[in-house]
Amino acid sequence: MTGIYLEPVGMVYGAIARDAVALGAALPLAGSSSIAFGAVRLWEGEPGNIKHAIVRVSTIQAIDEPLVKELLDKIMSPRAPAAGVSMDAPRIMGIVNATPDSFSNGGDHFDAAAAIAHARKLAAEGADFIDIGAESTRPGAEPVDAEEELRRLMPVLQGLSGMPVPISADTRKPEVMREAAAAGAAMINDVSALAFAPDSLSTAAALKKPAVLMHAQGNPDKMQDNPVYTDVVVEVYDFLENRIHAAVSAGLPRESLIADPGIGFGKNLEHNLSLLQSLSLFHGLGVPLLVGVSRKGLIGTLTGEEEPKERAVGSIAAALDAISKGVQIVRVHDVLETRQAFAVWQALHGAA
Ligand code: HH2
Repeated sequence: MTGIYLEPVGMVYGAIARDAVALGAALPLAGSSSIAFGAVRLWEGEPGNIKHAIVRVSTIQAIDEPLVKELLDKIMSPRAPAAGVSMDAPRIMGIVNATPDSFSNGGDHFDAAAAIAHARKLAAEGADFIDIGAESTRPGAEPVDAEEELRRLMPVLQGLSGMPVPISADTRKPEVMREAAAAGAAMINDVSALAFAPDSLSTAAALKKPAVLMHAQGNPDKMQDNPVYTDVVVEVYDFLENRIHAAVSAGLPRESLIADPGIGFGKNLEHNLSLLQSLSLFHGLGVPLLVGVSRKGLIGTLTGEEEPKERAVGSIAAALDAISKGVQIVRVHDVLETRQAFAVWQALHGAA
């Protein structure tokens, strides 16, 4: 089936964005008063046969085609706050892995007291959300059952109760979502986009919490074996659009959803780079975007740095590129350093 996709390009920021919008030379991105796009890259066709064309915003606005109008509307419309955090400025989600085997800091925060202390540190460093995971999803990771995941996660959540920064539970399992929400988690972050268990969607709908829907090809144990796509960007986009439909049909309000292309989840270097280069296309989904690149293998491949803990600088370069494309939330290990980089970027761009 022929699809149409719009990728906002030619971003302008701050006062220039406001002047360009007033002049009709740019359109606001996701309701922002400090990021606007001056052109659109039109993608048309099906995977394997996509044609691309750069089109002025005035031309795209004049196209009398319902699908184009709907897409443009979704790209421009303001995003609802997530767990009380407004989406009108770049937000940082700090990562806490209460696991023995995470790729980035394997075992450092496995102990509940260490995980709690780390979460408090990230909050003090300026994290807008804290994402706590108790099952590693690194390539090749062995799955853990819900009982073990809860045994790791619950003491951490209990120890953090009352913390002002919203906590998201990084889990694929409905029973873990339920217990985590009861213990105060304000958001669900599911790397299987609520498709891991038959009752994932209904559970998330009943909990009435915002949910991150992430794309992955395959399960963590085998996902990096030989990922294949005809057009990774279009296929990931279509997948996320379908999952948003499924979530809305199951009763999750569209305003409670966040989409994530799932960097490193069943993707090789070329796939990851294509997704990162075209991140702004995903604004057509009409929901806030979250991206996690922090310390991942592609940063190691691009920089030659084999030790994940030494990849902060490369990770921040990717995070800055993501926010310059209007991505609302970046998921990072190095909160202090990312917050510093964002403060400078925001001041230089006159952006919120
Ligand atoms: N990446 C990881 C885990 N959860 N969730 C979202 N939404 N997006 C991501 O990119 C993402 C995620 C993997 O990173 P990490 O948590 O550091 O490692 P591990 O899974 O080994 O614990």
